[in-house]
Amino acid sequence: MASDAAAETGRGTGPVGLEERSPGGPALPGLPGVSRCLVMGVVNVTPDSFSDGGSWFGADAAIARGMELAAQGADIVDVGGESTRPGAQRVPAEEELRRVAPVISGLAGAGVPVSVDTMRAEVAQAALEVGARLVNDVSGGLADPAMPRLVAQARVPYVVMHWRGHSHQMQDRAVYGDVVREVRDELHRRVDAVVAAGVDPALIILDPGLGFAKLAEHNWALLTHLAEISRLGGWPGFPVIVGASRKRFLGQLLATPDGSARPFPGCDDATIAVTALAAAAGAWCVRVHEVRANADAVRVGQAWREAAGRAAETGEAEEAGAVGGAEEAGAVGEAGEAGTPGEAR
Ligand code: PMM
Repeated sequence: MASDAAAETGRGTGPVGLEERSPGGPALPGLPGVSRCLVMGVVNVTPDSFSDGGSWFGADAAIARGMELAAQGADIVDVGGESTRPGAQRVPAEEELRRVAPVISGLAGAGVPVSVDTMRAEVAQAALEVGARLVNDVSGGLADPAMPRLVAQARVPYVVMHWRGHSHQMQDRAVYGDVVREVRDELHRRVDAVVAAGVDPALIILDPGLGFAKLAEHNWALLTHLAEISRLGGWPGFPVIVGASRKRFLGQLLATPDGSARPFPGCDDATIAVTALAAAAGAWCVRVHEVRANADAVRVGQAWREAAGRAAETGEAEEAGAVGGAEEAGAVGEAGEAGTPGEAR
């Protein structure tokens, strides 16, 4: 299992140590290495994505938006050409590629670290050829069986997200007894499968898939158990990426008294709050549509995390930790049993 990437990152082999866990661990190849949660800015080159569909539907507008996000502090810019909003229909691969390739090429050419948000191996391959450095596969290799092999050969970081089916059917599958345990078990099976296909475990990033076959209660349970998501039995702690930005469960939280969910533009402040909490819990990265304030929030989360760590070292954990105890809140990458679980995204 030893590999160049494992040697480079220090993860994926050997005993688990705190230094192996993100943030603060060695950088993944091709990506910025900073000792805090990274910020991934989203550019959806689609006419129909949930919150920004149509806004950047054109290469020039999308490149300009990606450059703007990078200038605002995005560590990575995630470019996608297919909407995954609940109920969305798939677009043909040629159309997806037509949308993303010039944008990735333009951003990568300007030195911006770019990820490609795609479930298709052929799109991922073309994206890597024009400069993408990470493959963000919301299906975790389930939608296209060729994807894990492609990623294995390309030797790039790979986001394996929890997924139970395409957009038109996924919300029917938001049925769980213990969401944290089931998501964790299903991610475990995906990790085993993609590693069997040749993917280096040192390059895997896990994602609980907020809003994908999840109701609001599922999303909150997963957010408060990121540590369990990060640690799959038999593997060192994986980095975890969190994609809560503007999702429907935040609008539902902020609903009016008559129960109407708040529209997504009014959910950016709630996104920022989740970002700070996720960063404090040790998330590797947050995927967000508005970067500037989230870039501040990850720094707040990091300062919080470091102060809590110092306090723990000096035996003051209870005072510095979260109300109810830092251990209960958990930290991504720290050992812990799968916790108990607490509508459309
Ligand atoms: N969510 C969306 C799209 N891509 N990728 C990852 N890794 N995690 C996510 O939660 C995620 C994703 C859907 O959100 P959008 O269409 O509003 O950008």
